[in-house]
Amino acid sequence: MKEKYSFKEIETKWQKIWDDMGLHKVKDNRSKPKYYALEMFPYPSGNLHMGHVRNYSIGDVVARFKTMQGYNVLHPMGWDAFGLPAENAAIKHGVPPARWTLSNIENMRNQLKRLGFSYDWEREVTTCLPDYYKWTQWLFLLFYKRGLAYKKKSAVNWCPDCMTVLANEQVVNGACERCGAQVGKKELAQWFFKITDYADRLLKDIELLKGWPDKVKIMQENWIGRSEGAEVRFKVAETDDEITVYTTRPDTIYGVTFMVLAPEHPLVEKLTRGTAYEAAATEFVQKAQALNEIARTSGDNEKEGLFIGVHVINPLTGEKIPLYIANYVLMDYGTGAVMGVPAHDQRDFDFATKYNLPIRPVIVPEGTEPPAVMEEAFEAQGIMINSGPFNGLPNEEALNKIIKYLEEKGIGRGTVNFRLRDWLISRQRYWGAPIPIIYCDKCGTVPVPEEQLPVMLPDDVEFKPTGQSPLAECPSFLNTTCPTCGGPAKRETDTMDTFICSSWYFLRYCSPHAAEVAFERAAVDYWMPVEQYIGGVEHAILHLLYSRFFAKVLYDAGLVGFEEPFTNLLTQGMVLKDGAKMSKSKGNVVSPEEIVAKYGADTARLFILFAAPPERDLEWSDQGVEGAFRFLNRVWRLVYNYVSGLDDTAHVEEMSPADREMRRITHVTIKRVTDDISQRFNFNTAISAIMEMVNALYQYRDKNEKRNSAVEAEAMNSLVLLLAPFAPHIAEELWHELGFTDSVHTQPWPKYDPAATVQDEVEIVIQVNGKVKERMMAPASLDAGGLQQFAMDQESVQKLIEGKQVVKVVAVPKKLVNIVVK
Ligand code: ANZ
Ligand code: ZN
Repeated sequence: MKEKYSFKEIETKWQKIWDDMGLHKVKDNRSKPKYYALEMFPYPSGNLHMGHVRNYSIGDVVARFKTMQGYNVLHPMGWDAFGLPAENAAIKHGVPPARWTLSNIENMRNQLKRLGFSYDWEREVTTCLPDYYKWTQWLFLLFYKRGLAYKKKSAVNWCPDCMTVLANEQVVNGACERCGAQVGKKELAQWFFKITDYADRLLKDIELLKGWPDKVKIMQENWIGRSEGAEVRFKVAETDDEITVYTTRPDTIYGVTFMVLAPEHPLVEKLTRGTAYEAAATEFVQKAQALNEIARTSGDNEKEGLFIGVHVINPLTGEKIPLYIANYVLMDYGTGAVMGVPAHDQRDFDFATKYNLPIRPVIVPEGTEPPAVMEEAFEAQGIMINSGPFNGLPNEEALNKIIKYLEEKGIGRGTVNFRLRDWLISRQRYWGAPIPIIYCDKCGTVPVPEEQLPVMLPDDVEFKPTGQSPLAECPSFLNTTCPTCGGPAKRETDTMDTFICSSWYFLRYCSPHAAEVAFERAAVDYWMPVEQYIGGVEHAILHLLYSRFFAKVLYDAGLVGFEEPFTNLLTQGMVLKDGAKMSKSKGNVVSPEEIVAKYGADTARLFILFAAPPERDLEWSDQGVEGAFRFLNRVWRLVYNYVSGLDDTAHVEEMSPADREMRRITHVTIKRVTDDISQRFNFNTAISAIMEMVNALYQYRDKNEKRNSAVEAEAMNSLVLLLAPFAPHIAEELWHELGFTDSVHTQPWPKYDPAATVQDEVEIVIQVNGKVKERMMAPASLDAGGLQQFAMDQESVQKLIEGKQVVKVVAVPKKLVNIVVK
């Protein structure tokens, strides 16, 4: 064995051997229980960052640990390879997106391999390759046939710089998530997925996600945003028109003093046409549309309204109230019309104050009178007043009674509303999966027949950001023949949101080379659902919600047998440097490549796993990396000294108290590491347990000239086995140095003997007049009296006090005995 730990040599050596022997190839070993360990696949931006290293190191510990525990583990990796950056690179540098993407993948795959992650590379999945996007298109057609994909004209978020449509989720505080430009609105015919059909189930089944972090479940719940309320119809005075409002507070209906429509509400134009209010209304609508949704609804936005010359009639009071339009009412929520109750809604209160509208309280705290002048809206619960037959009731009771009354009179009904919108999947971009639809003048919208899939992306396109998909300017792509009538027809030129590609990749991993199907049913039945999914919390809403949606649609189509794809979810924290997220713009990036070159993959992995529990943010520390490196060197030297027998004196058969204690530490460490990994993913405390064991082993070897050979061998072997999931290369090398010929990674995970973890002897100190004279092992179970007796019975102790008068003895169990003499 070499004296020096040369990580570079070891790591490349074992990576090659593992590769050659197919160590990480998934064996379809059905006799074992299965375990699907999945990490969110990366976008191939070109280089791994520390966030990736963290994500994948965590996943690798789980996969290796479960393998050693006897599971048949699926641990795959792939590439979320469509998307804007490739196209931007094409525009900027003239490199075709495919070439740019595939060479990035090449580079990042090598970086992942250099880190020694246990992926089965034969299962690699790349979403931008035709053998994958063929099936993405096939899934689109499945959704289409099930009535879950439809096209409609809608005002979409439009980034003027990227020249593309953005999903609501890609608009952050009114700005484009990618480039930061102010996002505007634009009317376009767009494809949508009808995720709203699944809103109820997506919400209800959150309760099945027992292994998900609460914060993620809460985010999904809020995103789906279910609320209960009522729709109420108000007649427009002197016309036949009606306006339906959605309210969560029908109990406040007697307090309505105005009504507000969204500027885009279809009635606005009709009611103002040819009136004195027309010009002002038109101008107002244009101004409101220039603002985006977030700006319009945010609390600090000034609520702007405009009276449009019309009144509506409160169906319960018969009272005439003025009709406004206002920027804070959104067309695509509820019905796009709101009944204004200034006494009980702060937003309405502000609006009423600004436009001098009456404020009429209809709920008061029990036993109080309404104030003469209200300072702010009263939004809490209370007792009904000014509300006709409902006076005196608690408002929550009145709410249900009023809904019943509205239903009886045929002027309203109780309803449930969701904040969740349908998923806009169209992108006017080249680098995505083409939507497999053909438009024929005679036959209309025709889905591409399955046998014609994939609709291939053409190579001969121009990348000018014109606002149209480059595909629209590529005649060889655009012009086709109608599959139904054979006449000339045009292809859909929008491509799909890349979130579609990532909503089913975990199914493809189960049978990645299936040529006839997106995924083989038997493979999916065996491997799914994923036991452990690991990724960034930034995907808490979209990716995870879309994947759940896909699973439910496939379940309904009879293609899979589960409804929830991910049983357990771990969201890892960020990697920070100097308290801030590592980012190019902040210039605080530490490159994984550099760290691996300087210290090796095992050190990089060990540091990142040791520096913080997986869910917490992790502060980068150069000293921490040094520390991890020193620790691995210390382990190396320990095993080196042991196998080269340098400092050995005698190996014996009998067990001394020190041997028993070493054995106890070995078994306690196995227990701690096992529990920390399997119960809590507390890799940091698992690693510190291993560190403590290494210290104990050094001491044991230092202090004991005679050591029980079985105890020492068990300690050494266990140490290397426990280290294997964290630092796989050094563990493999040391395992072989310890004399084994099989891979450490195929060994069974060490088991602890509960009886051995009990501390039966402890080291105690013997003092005479407060001075330490001797250390000895004593039974751990002794109380103070028993320990005093035990100490005084020892020959060596008797020698210490020979010829002296014992004044007093103080014994502290498990610690010390102090003998006071004269
Ligand atoms: C009258 C009322 C009185 C309301 C009151 C609230 C308090 P959630 O809970 O989020 O579903 N609203 C309805 N449609 C709207 C739209 N398109 N744009 C903006 N606001 C809208 O919110 C439902 C409440 O938000 C509804 O209940 C309505 O105001 C408003 F004391 O109706 B409420
Ligand atoms: Zn046709």
